[in-house]
Amino acid sequence: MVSRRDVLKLGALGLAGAAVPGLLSRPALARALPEPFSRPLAIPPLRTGRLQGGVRTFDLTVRRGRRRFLSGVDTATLGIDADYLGPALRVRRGERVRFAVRNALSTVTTLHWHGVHLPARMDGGPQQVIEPGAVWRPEFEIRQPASLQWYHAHPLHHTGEQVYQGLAGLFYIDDGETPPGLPAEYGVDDIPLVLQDRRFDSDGQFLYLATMRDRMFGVHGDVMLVNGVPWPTLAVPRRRMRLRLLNGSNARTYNLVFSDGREMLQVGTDGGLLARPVARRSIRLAPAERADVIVTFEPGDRVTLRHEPLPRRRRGRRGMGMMGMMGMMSMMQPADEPFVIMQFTAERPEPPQAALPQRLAEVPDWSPRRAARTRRFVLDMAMGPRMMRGDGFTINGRSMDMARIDARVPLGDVEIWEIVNDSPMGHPFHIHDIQFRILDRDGRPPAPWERGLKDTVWVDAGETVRVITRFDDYADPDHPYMFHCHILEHEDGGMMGQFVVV
Ligand SMILES: [Cu+2]
Repeated sequence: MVSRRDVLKLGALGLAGAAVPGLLSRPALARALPEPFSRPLAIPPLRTGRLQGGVRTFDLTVRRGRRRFLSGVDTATLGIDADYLGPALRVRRGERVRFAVRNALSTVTTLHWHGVHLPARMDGGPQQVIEPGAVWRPEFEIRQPASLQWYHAHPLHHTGEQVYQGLAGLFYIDDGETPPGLPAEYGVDDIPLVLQDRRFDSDGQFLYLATMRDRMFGVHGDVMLVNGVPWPTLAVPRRRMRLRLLNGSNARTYNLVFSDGREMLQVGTDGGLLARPVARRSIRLAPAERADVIVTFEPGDRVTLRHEPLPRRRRGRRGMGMMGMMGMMSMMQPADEPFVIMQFTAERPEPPQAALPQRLAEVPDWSPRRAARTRRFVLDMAMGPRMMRGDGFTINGRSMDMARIDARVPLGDVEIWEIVNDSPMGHPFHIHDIQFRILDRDGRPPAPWERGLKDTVWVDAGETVRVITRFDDYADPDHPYMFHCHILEHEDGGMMGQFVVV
């Protein structure tokens, strides 16, 4: 069992020794925090929209809200048809979907369909601004395998702030090809888990971007929310449970383990099912990454899902100057300590009806020999005045500029994108529109669990990762897609670029 004191160790996370103005004081926070595992996990409401002339249609309103995360105090939030987060939208491969997204905020927003293959002007990036009071009506066809995608706000320089307050939701794609034996009953044995760390000020309000350290490393919180509930508990009804993990945090990478070290069978990645299941004891999940896992529970089980610290890589950019910077960064970097996330209990779970499949799916692949070209993207961060000004994060030496197109990709070409991390910390690199395969990490082939379709890839400090994909279906010279770091404070700080498919 985990005591309340253990849970509160999380309070030290990323905050030890750091003066954060306005932060809820530890004793006050301790009083306001809910008892760990005292609240049930919330399951986001599932929406299948309505069929209108053969098109699946959803109406969504982005609005303000209030949510009682802490005892005795409401926190001001943002949500989509909800106070915090949004509904899980469910669509099928091959069908056309249409949305009416109404912005009921007093500021501009956008809604981006993360991981979804679609025309650029439907993408919901910073180019598709929804003015206050306006309605945005994107429409596209679902042309990709069953997978868990998600949607979130993506306005220029304000993505971090809006997602932090709650503008994100789940986007399930079905294709009717789920192998028998894989749990697929939403909210029963197929459970989405949106992991988010949050931080509160002395008034119980979200405390976003308070220090220079927040700008450099991204905003790290000391309260764990799963589907918007602090440290929840879930009573599982079946022995074989499918957990669809989404790291919806702004900046924190999790290394997920069960308290008793039990195995997780990973069956899917960002873009869908793996070719075959991969047994794992720990799963590293960077911001925006998804992992689809099967966990087996026995009667009487009571276990927690935890974060265990990762070994920190000390490999950086060439040269001695970097060593000094690395040392400084290590000192400033938030402490990585273990903490609990949520609890699972099983009383008398039902046994599974069918055996787990050993073959899951055909995963698309592209041969490097068919690549038309390799593009290189060097990630870096500037120190000093540029960092203070808020545009210290760069790709190929430049920070994001809406007036600049960084790459023009001919329609139908297979390309290798080589992502070089020249900075002293890791970055999750995300590409809009497509799903890719990882070719290699520093020349070495990817681990078995990284051999599925991905749209976000962790690139460690000093590491070079090559990915390969084909840019199909949608050419549009006037509307760009984005590529960027998914640490949202880095994205907002300039580590983002634009490409068009022509
Ligand atoms: Cu980054």
